[in-house]
Amino acid sequence: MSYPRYSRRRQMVLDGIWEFCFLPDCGDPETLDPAGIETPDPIPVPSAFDAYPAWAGRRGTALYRRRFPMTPGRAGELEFESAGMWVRVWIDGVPCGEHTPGYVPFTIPVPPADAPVREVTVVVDNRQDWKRAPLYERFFDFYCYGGIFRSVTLYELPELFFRRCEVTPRDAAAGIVSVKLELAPAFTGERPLRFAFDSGAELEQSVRFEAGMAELELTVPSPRLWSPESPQLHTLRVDAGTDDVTVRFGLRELRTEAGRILLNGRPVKLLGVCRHEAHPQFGPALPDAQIVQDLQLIRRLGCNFVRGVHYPQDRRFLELCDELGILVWEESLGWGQNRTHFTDPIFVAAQLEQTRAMIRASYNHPCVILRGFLNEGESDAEEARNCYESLIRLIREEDPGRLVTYASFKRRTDLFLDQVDVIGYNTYPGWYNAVDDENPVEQVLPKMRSDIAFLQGRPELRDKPLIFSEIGGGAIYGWHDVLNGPWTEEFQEELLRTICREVVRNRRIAGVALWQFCDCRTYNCGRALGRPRAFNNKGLFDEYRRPKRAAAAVAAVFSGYWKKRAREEK
Ligand code: ADA
Repeated sequence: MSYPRYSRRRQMVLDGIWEFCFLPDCGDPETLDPAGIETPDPIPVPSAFDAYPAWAGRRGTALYRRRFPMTPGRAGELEFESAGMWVRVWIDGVPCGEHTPGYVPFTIPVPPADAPVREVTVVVDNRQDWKRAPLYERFFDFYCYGGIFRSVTLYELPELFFRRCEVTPRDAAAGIVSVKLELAPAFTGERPLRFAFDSGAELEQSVRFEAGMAELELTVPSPRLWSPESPQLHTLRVDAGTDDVTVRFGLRELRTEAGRILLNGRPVKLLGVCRHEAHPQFGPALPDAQIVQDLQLIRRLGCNFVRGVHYPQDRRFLELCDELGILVWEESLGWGQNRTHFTDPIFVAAQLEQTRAMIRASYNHPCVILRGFLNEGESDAEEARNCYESLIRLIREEDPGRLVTYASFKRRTDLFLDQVDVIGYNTYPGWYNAVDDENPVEQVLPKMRSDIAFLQGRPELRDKPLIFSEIGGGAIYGWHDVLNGPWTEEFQEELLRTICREVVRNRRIAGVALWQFCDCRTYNCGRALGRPRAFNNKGLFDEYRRPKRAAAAVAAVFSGYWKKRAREEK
């Protein structure tokens, strides 16, 4: 069941088969008028159109169309959970809105009309274009698909309706929370509201709104803490008479101290993997069955942690992590951006917009403990300062209950690590830049230890928890060789066993996100020459989730760690 939930509004999930056509040579999609263009092909929503054999690898403009019933005279909105890379939406032939950031929800107003059946047309362009969709780049090491790749819902809206309900634990153990509410249209004045936690009794309280916003403090009856061992969830329903909203949240407290991450006051070591929302058949539009399967495999690895790379995560994945007690690092879309980006105000504005939208979308998920951004950006460039500092400020203002981080690969020269709560460091000892004439696996421990010594040796970083936010090496599924060299399953197994043993033994390491959960499709161009099969092959599983030898090795080390901890705690 998905949250937030609205029980008073009329609503309709518009997932299913839509009409479609691909227009490879349509030129600038911003000048396209879809009127009269036929849409003869069926396509499911959600899905990525360029994951289908008919349009695989194609870049250009696509057109989606469907009709939907709506009460005559009522206004409403369409909520797209995500579509990319550049999107414009028409209702009954009239342009009603545009969207670029991708991977985050957006809404399109549906004006009232007399007709009981309405038509939506969506133009989606999947070309990387610096001007049109500034967050996407051709050089990303994962395949960027296009389409309406998450769900679409139609809401008929009452005159006064909820836009937001955010619950922030203030004193988790005592169940004291602050509740931020947004009502639309922006409304100033008193309003009686009814509140109910879980299945408990309703409590009526008059709340003062200023320009649609209100904040108040409430106490959850019989509060239960949320933790990976006991992922207890609460719900809050707020009823304004015209509209209501139910959100699900968790009571937990997060902070850092002396190089450790504390959850509800207890140190927690993060043992996890980086995971792309990716499958060769579905691209980023994973069916429920695949998400559940991924989480089953992740739990069997002994992981308590996932770094969701490199974009805001699917709501269904976060809801399952809430329920299963898996801790999540969520980050906005970014990969290797450089000075050209950081000096472009359009790029910086798009980063901020997407990060804000990500926070709004996943605010109530207790599983999200870390907020990240700009994976491996050029964080040693003075030109990047404004973008990094603005993002850090934005996250601290909008989401004060979470830890701020970013994945850096600038060990010696990074300029902004002193401003985050947790150091995320990406490194590939024993893989990239391994010294030629030595056994690469033997280089792993000295390199990890020197990274730690160096980073924590900086006085301003000494007390910050350090996570290896990426570390690993490649193996081609099923590839074995008498030399057990790079690309064999045996080489990767040895490499990851060595890394994981160090992670669990070394108290100065607060966590790891192994690169990566499963192989994923990447460049389809010359850059793929460093990526056999045009996949990033560093998965513990291949792209169909078949385990490589490394998976069992990681599971053995991680589960050994949990058993040892359980013995020590007895
Ligand atoms: C980087 C990057 C990943 C992936 C990885 C690799 O650290 O953040 O997305 O490209 O390298 O496989 O080299």
